[in-house]
Amino acid sequence: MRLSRFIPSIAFGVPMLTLLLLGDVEPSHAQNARPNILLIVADDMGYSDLGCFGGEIKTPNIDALAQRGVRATSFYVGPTCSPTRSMLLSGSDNHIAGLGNMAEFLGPKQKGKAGYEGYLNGRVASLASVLRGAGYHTYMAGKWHMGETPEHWPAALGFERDFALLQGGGSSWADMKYPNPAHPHLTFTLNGKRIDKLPENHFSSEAYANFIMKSVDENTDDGRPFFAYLSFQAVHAPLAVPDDWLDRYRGQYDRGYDVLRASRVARMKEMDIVGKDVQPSPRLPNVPAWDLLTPEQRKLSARRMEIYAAMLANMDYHIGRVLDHLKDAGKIDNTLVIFLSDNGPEPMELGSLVESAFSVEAKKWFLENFDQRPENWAGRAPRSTTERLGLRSDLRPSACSRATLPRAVSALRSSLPGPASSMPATSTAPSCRSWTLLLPSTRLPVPSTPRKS
Ligand SMILES: [Ca+2]
Repeated sequence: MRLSRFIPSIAFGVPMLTLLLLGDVEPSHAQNARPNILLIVADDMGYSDLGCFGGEIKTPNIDALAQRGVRATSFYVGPTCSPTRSMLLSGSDNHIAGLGNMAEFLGPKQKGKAGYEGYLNGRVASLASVLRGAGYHTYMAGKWHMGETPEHWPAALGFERDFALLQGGGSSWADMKYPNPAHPHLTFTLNGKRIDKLPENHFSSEAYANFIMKSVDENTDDGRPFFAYLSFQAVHAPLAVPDDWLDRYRGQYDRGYDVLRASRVARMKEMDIVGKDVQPSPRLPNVPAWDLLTPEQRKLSARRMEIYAAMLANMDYHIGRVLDHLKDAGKIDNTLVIFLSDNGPEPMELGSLVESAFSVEAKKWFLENFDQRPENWAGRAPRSTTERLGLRSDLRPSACSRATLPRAVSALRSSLPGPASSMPATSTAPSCRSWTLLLPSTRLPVPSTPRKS
């Protein structure tokens, strides 16, 4: 049974994939060369938005990566933002890492419970800590969303340099506005210190790309590799692009979302992104047919799609700037580039998601076919596509494995107090399931099971 049969029904809740390997992907050489790692995360991007996944939006730089690397069509992420990011940086389940749910959405039965702290809780060493311990330079720019107090900032979790937006979204401009009446201003940090003002010409995608390039430039001569986490605000709401991008998609969506959807599905079939037998799921009950919208509603909806497309194309442009920069610096051939979205497109305007997004059949199939061994994607031949299932937490062990994991583990062992028996002993540890560096003093409590009388 092919996963693609289920894709239309899970497109909102369980997107997105794209895992792209660039440059030297020969594992033996990579281990010797200690590859740089560039992890690029988009925010709230749809499965078929990219050109290399059937989209009409112009994403030539990401598409070029796909041409040279591997597209993962069955790579799963969490349903929302910070849970995915916690898995990405911890290599473990988001409940172990502390993001069982987004801090913003914690329910009464979750608040105060282990695993629902709403920030990276320290039970698991971050990927940045592991790599920094192994001698990597560690940089991050962009959205953090895994803790807003200093002990949870990027600087406290292994990032040597950071330019971070601590919240889950907000303005892309210098005004630092956050659409939350109780918290009207965004919080940024720069290299571990809070900053209260951004440059007047600040635009998020450009600024984050610039910061990564500048960080790389400042450490070009010491021979140490880098891990860079480029975490865009794009294409999360509120949609925003510089003025000269406003009209690049003018008129492209006038025929509406029903036609757009059908054309994307057709292209995905042509590209073998989904099976030829895939049928789009029914339109969500609270989404009216395009033909039933008033002219004003159509105009507004089309304009939103135009700006969304421009914002994604703009992000791709800035990714291209970073890749060109690495190429000019002679680093691109030894850089592992990974691109993914943290979750699927913003669903808020569509109301609640369909409760039955996962059918019993789909869940059973997933469990029976789940296989996240990193060798299923890392080191695969370029220009290929893999339908192997992947999970966001696979990326960390795979990245560590390629970045000389033994050194990282050794460094961590020596830096931590107490017995380190929970640490994986060799680089073979992540060969099957994601591995977890449970810190000795912070093991998860084992819940007691009430006895039946
Ligand atoms: Ca998100």
